[in-house]
Amino acid sequence: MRPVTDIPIDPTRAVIHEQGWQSWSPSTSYRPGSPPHRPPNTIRRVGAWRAESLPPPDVYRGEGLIAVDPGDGPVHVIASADPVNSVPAIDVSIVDSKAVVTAADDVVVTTHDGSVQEALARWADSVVSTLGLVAPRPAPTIWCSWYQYFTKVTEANVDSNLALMDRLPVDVVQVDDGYQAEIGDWLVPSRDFTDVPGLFARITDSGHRAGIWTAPFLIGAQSQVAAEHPDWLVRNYDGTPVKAGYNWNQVLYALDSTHPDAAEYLSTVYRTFRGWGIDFHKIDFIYAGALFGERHNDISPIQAYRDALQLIREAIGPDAYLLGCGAPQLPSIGLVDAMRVSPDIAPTYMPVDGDISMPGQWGAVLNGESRAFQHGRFWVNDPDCIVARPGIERREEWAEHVSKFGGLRGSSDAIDQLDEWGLETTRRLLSEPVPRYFIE
Ligand code: 9PG
Repeated sequence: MRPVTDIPIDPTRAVIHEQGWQSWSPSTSYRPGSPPHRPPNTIRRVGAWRAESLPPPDVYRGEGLIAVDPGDGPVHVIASADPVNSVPAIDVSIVDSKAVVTAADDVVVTTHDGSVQEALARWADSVVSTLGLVAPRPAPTIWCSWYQYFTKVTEANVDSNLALMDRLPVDVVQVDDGYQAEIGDWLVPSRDFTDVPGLFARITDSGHRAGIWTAPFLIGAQSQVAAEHPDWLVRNYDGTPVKAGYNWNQVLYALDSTHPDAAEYLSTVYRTFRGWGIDFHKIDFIYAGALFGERHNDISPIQAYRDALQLIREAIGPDAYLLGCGAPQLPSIGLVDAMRVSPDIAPTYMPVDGDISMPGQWGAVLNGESRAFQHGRFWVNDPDCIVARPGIERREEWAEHVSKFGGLRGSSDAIDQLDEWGLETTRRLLSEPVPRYFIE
């Protein structure tokens, strides 16, 4: 780490704002002395923080971006000099009423009056103008299968909701995880789906747009692709496959999108979906496309990631709507229409084991507030779905959050489980106008 600057602070009033690496990484502000959220183990670090990043416990770390509000002067934003292509770790240690900033690569320091969010918005404005980004397209409203049915979803579940879809102002019916046989085998149906293209035809025939979930850069150890194409995996220097996490009761590997055959496979998958009438894509766990390791082409992990997102865009077509999830934030700028900015929601407000990156509205609210400045600049912010059925803990609070910080509006309840409050609230949140910016 190289020294960057020392900022005098008032320790009783100062605030340090960490930007996390990907959608699910904790991103929030801390008072000096309060411990930052850190992964409980390696699997969580790879899955929700940054695989190659293990800061000392007493240091605040932003991935490519950190802000210090000294409490008695302008907010300092310390950011990568080239945030799209290079995301250096930036550390802040508190030493004797000073914030000592160090970074792994070139960073730029700017100072701003106003709140931390306003300072971050001014920094984001400068990124937008440097890159010449155009304003993001407004998001369609969606219905998503995940937070009701999870991996147990069946074709019949989607059909029964489709039959009631006129109760909600929904544009896109999005089938989430569960339709596919395995992670990586996107064109092979699971046992609970008999006719996946037929289902998407029924969705479009009903007058809705069709949406699908994939995790394009994950390959499950139990998948057919892993068995047939071991040469498509990103490798460690000792030749073992890089582990991209653990989920669905199996080890997960990372697809080497620079391998020509793997790239062709990815294109085939998305061109096939396009042929099925699908024009909304939630691409998930895409941090796996930017993991360190040996690839067919010797390019940086972030370059591999950006090239792969462009390849997906070419296959889905220019008009399809692209939502990133589990996605490195800064390297996705300019490549997605919408971005999940937070960990998953759940029926319970607090996450299991107190791990803030695990499903629960606590982490989703903190991240959604902290990343409000991104909305309307880099993309449309996705706060995660509205869940409003009885049994969702503190559902009124979650609805308030979505109303305030939701750019993309999606519903994820079985429609027949919504009571009067749930139906009325879901309708309101799906139809109310979304402001261009949350932070002016
Ligand atoms: C489908 C789900 C839904 C959800 C996504 C994502 O860290 N984790 O282990 C972890 C697992 C699943 C997860 C998020 C994090 O959920 O956010 O909306 O699409 O995948 O499996």
